[in-house]
Amino acid sequence: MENYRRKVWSGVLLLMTSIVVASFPGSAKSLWAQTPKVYVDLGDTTSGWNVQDTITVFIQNMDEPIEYFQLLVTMSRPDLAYWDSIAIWSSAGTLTASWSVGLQYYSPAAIQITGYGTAIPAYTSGNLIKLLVHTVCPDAWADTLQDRTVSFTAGGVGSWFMTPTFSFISPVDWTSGSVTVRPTSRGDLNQDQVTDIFDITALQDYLFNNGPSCPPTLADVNCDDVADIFDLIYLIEYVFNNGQPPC
Ligand SMILES: [Ca+2]
Ligand SMILES: [Ca+2]
Repeated sequence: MENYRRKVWSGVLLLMTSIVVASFPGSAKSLWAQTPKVYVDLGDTTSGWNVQDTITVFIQNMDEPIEYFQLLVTMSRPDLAYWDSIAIWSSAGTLTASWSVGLQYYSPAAIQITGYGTAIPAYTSGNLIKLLVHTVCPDAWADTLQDRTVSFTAGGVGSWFMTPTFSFISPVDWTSGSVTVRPTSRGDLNQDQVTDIFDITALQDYLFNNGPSCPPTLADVNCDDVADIFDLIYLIEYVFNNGQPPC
């Protein structure tokens, strides 16, 4: 009987201890707050002028659900590219409509993104942020290839877990990627690395139809320091009549 009472009391004690421990989950979850991993991935690593590139930011969440996050994405060469738009997508590549996203800070060189509304589940590497950027014609188009690289870095601001308590995780790991603006030559106005009838059309648009305002170095195919109708004639001669190549 005495042994039975002891067993009962020790069972009750064990149960109470379990209840107390369960009441303070934080104390039992020392692995909380593992930093979400953030990766920058680029949809296209080469780009011509005015070509859209997708900067994809992956969030790899290693632990508790993230219900709120802020990210900072910086751009090294705002003179070569500009932000276009932003969207949050699921890992399947379809828009996650229940997500909300905001731009808290916006400049030619940096963008701060806030996401909230739906948790990123634990142990997932899905949910993407897609930033669209356009590359632009640099003023000094004769730059070296290395000078035409636009690098992007993502991370840094942090994430919040809101269940069971509000916790701030910082910093998010930084990661980076880059876009290289494709080198080009005079006459190849659309920068597809071929000089053909489409460049003649582009030159016509540039000269007469308020076409894209590319620096005249691409359009000045006869190298007289001005882009005009004589360049159009020169280019037509080159493409169709075995004329001299662009200078
Ligand atoms: Ca071309
Ligand atoms: Ca010219």
